[in-house]
Amino acid sequence: MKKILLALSLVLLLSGCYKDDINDLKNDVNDLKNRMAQYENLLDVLNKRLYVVSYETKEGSYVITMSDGSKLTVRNTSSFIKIGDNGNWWIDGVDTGKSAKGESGDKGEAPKIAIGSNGNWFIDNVDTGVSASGQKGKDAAEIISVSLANGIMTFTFADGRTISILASAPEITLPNPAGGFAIDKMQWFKVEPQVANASGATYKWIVNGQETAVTASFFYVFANAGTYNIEFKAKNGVGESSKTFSVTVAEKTYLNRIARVFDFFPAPGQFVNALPAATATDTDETMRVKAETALTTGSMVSLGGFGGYVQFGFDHTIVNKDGNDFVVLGNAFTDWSEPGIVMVSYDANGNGKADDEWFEIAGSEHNKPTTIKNYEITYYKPETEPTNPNEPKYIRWTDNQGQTGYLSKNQFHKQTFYPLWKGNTVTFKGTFLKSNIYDKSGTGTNWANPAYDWGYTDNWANTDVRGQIDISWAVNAKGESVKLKGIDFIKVYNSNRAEGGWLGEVSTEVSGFKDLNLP
Ligand SMILES: [Ca+2]
Ligand SMILES: [Ca+2]
Ligand SMILES: [Ca+2]
Ligand SMILES: [Ca+2]
Repeated sequence: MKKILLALSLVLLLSGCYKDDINDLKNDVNDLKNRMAQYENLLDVLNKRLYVVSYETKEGSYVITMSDGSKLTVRNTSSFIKIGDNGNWWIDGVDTGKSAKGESGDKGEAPKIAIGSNGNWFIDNVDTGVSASGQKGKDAAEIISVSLANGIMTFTFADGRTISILASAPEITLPNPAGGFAIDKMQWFKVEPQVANASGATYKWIVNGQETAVTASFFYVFANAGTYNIEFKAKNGVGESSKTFSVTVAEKTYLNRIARVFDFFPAPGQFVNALPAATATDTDETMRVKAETALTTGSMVSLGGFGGYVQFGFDHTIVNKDGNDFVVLGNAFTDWSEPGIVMVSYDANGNGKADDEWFEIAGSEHNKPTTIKNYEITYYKPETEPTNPNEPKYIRWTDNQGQTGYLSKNQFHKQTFYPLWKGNTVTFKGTFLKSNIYDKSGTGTNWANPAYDWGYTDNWANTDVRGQIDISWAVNAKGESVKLKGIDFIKVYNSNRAEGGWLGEVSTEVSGFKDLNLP
């Protein structure tokens, strides 16, 4: 039994030694593979005409990011050689005291790096006096140094071979109009620089010393006339470049009111077909013109029940300055609010049309639990007009909350409440706000709809500061805050589906607009 145990332990011991050898061999092969892979990766980078956009030291390696986002890892046992801020050659973070500008100045090419016979680093045949002992005697396929100079990263192998890859800061080309840039105030100013070596670059736009954007192109609106100095910086992991230019912004006089109506689409309501007047021969376009005439001459339009809307624009961009920026006028008074939600947009595609992304002004009710986002309601055209002047089951509606109901007829308004120029159904979408409406008298004679705190129109009286809107309250469709520089288009829609007895349905009115930037 003892013999068997002895034999067994010998076998285990032997196999242990054998395992170590195999592991060593495996490590050697892996090491060789890694080095070959490194070499092949570098050749691949050259073949693909990639360039270096950044580098970092990470877990004992240099991690070099290429313009296609791929990463190359060089084991940190190689030395890193670059030109320091003082213009000297630095090796592994130590100043050699040797200027990188040779006698003939900056050569604009990769430096020649070698280990001299005295064991020191030689750069462009100049002895740096720094010992390269750490890199001596390495296998031919090993990288002994990585250098970065003159926009070129060079990998030097122990056998003297080199591979050089472009490693440049982004290069900026800006359009340069004769006499500089000129624009009127409150109009979009756009500059699109060409940037070479742009992969992975970050940008900064600085207007009169103040950072205002981090985008590749510049889309800006100046609130005031004057001369502005603008600096554009583009940066990647190997360097930064910048260009400056000036813009002359001219004074201009604008209309402080609505200049255009793009669309008018009221939901059924007691003022529909009356404010403005409509007949069955009207069309979307004739109604747009009627709404435009009303809103450019100090008259009023009514948006009808929930969802009814109007879209309008101006002869200038409404600038998002500090604090409140504009008021959409209505006819609200104490205890009678008919709050409309304000949507804003800017002419991102520059075609003058309101066909760009819309943002909602998130007012005081936006995040309340009673608020329904993405609410949708469909109204059905009545087959006949009712004989009862106060018919409660007048215009049927259904919504996407599984509810159905009716808009009542109202004896004070004889005309049909369904928009005459529309088809058999009309559908509206938006954010539904729970109405504050209540019967103040308890007998149905005196109804009140108190205002929401802030952020709506036809909510507070036109002169009340609580009716003013700050463009900075805008959110995108995901509910995320967006900081718009200015807006060109506004859409207002009725946010309530509510009725106040003999007063009829709650319907937002729009009667004008004031830009708080203008006198
Ligand atoms: Ca503002
Ligand atoms: Ca009103
Ligand atoms: Ca547009
Ligand atoms: Ca109304």
